[in-house]
Amino acid sequence: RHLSSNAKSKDIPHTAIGGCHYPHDDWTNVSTKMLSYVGRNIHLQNNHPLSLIRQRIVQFFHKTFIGRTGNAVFSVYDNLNPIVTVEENFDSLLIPVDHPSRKKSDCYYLNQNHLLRAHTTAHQARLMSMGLNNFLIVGDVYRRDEIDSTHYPVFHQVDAVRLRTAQDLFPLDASILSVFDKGVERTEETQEHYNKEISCLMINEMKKTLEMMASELFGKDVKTRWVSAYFPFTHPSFELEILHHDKWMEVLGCGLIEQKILKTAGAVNHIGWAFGLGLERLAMHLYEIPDIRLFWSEDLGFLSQFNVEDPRTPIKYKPVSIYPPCSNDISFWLPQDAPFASNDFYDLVRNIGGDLIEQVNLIDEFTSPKKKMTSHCYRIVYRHMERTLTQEEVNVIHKDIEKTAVNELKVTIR
Ligand code: FA5
Ligand code: MG
Repeated sequence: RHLSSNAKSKDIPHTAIGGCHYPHDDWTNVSTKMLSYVGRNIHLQNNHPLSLIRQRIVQFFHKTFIGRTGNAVFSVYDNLNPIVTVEENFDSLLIPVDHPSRKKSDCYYLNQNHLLRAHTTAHQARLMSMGLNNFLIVGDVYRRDEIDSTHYPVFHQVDAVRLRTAQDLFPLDASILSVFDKGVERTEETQEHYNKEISCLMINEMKKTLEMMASELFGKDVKTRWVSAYFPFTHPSFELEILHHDKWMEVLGCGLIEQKILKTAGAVNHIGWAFGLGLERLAMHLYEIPDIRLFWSEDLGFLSQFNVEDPRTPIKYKPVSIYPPCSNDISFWLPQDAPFASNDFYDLVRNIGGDLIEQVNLIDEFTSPKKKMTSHCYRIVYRHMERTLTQEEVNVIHKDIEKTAVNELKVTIR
């Protein structure tokens, strides 16, 4: 990691990024490789597929929600720092202290107080407390996960928030209805305290908006369905799915924002909805991009296919070429007196093999009753996007992975 040479912090291990110093502690698990994605901002890169979809979503919101003077109502934040506090990513969203999404094995922590945001929702509370009522957040998010053609440790999300008061809803006579209704209890359909009709109105506006967005992106014939969901920060909550190659694919989560979050942010008279969607999934569907790693390609064979004036131009991705994969297995005994997490191994593989790693799968696991030891066998599939890999090349990387796993994860190769 980056060790600065200035006297004060000379001997304290820390990460220096964006002019800030993050001292390391027990929680630090972010690698130099992951930090190298910070600031790439491919969602803002000219003619990048993620940028084309970002523009289409922003344009859709700008034309759908227009103010009294013809102005766009939604403001857009697409370059907020992805390093956030634990309070922003979790606490401000009422995510319980023991929630699995906070685990070290699921997030990239700089230290106990800071992490690479796991969702763009991390900025929601602060923007609301600045007085904003209608906004979009676009950015890179980071999650530790398995490795395959649809999972990458960095992907991109768009979040939106829309807050309303009785005055906004009934400008002629706000006293007709209050957004609140003291007698109401929490049910599957509503939060306590909110007026039922107004809740319905908001949920309908949210669902209509998101369905319209789906047909704007995928055309009138797109098949969508609503599934009920759970998020600690919204209630009721839903997921929107679209039919993709005869399978239902989740594209976004949404719901009515928990009133406690609004109250804490100072939006005391408001009711509001929010959603968060994944840009890669939409782009893979829309352009038929087969592998999520392609979004990081700097190859002109890839990028030039998205070089269009109008972001609404239909594009169908054509693979530049297809090279054969090469797969090698690795088997080891887990350490007996230290914890082992598969995600640590996935990170290690990715750090060493970079984008040559197409997949890593746990293919066998067994515990020897005699030795009281557990063994894992992983299959690592190597593939170069631009040429054929030789077995010799792969062997060198594979050996390095074995050696590093022994040194860093304390495993014993079988
Ligand atoms: C969230 O991240 C919530 N913050 C969304 C939200 C915002 C709900 C505001 C309510 C209100 P989730 O983890 O399901 O939820 O991710 C949201 C979307 O991001 C998913 O629907 C999917 O489109 C995308 N996504 C999630 N994980 C991945 C992944 N590993 N790879 C690609 N896209 C992903
Ligand atoms: Mg989800």
